[in-house]
Amino acid sequence: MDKPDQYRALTPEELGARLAAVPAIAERVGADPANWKVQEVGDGNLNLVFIVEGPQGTVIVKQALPYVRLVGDSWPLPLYRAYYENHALVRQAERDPGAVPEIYHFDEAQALIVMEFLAPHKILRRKLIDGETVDGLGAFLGRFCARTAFRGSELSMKSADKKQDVGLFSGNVEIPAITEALVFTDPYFGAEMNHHTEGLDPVVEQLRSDAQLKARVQRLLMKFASNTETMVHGDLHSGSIMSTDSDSRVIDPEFVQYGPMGFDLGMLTANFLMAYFSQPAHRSADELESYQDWILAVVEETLAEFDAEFRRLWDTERTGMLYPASLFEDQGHASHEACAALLAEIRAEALGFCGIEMHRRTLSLAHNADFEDIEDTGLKRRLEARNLAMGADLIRTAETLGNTKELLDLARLYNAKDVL
Ligand code: SR1
Ligand code: MG
Repeated sequence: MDKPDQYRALTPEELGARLAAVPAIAERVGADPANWKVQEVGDGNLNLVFIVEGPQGTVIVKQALPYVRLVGDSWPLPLYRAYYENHALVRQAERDPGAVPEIYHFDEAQALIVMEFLAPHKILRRKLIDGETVDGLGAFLGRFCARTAFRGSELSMKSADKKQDVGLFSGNVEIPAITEALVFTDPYFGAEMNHHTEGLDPVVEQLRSDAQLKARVQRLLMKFASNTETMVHGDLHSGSIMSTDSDSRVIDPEFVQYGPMGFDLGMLTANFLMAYFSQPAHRSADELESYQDWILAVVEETLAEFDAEFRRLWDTERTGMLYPASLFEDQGHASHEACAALLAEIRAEALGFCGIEMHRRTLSLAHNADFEDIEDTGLKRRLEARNLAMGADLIRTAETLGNTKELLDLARLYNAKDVL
């Protein structure tokens, strides 16, 4: 017989009986599980996600599976990721209040988190495919990345607290290993789980035969794996954001780790660029240009807001051991140049990570719906080729690409180019 708290994956049929005694659910949904409607709606690569609706309200129950859902039980994955996700959500809520769903209950043994049901929010990736706009999206995301980067680092935190946290999250080994393989390594050789669109081979071969490019990617992997600057979300793509037409939240930080400050910003930018390049397959000619312009305006706003918020926190919350006022302001030396230099470094790393994410979503195991939903294979490969070529350009030029305008001009250039 199972021990009472032994892990078992939930099913919609059993959920009511198994979770009826959890006060955090009963208070919000209603006490009698016979009146609960339970639906499993998880469409991600890893977990079970249930919407539990009752006479009083609705909650989300997210439960980790002991294997990769996308692949099956041939790829086991530790349940402990829910523990780290819970810790990440708590920290993100402190560092950027209101940016993530509220947590109501966490059960470590069942690898289960009960959280706020976001409605009428929709996964941002789907909104971008459907051509919907979101007011304030770039400002929200730029602020989120800046606040979590700054407030999770020793620019702000006490060193002892930050180092203790690095220790805590360093137990999350298998999840970063997925990123280390699927994002940074597999796209650049014929790894077993890779797949790509038919006819894309000439572009793929070019990438895989470029040793300098692979070396640049490995250097960024080294930073990702060893640079514990701040607590990163770790998987900040458009499927990890939910939005209405004017409100957004960040979800799903189970890939959390301490890593480089530019990582989340780079992943995010890549996902907007992939949405941008895929648009010719999703929009009619009369709305294509204006919607693509809107996506690039979101990238511009995200990057601008990241810089503005980071500078604001630099001036008002620089309480950690890094760049202390005792070395700068107290000596009559302004620190704004130091901040600008740091931001330039973060930006360059972000653009490198961005290029790599653009590659892996086209070449490695986990692709994205922006391109996967395109039925016309010829069109799909032409758009993916632009995406791959711009990704390579970014990896090569990340340090020298000047400002955001140059980034957006580059996107426009590739969007008009016949790479294949
Ligand atoms: C095997 S997991 C594949 C991908 O899904 C997650 O959302 C991450 O992006 C990961 O790389
Ligand atoms: Mg996820």
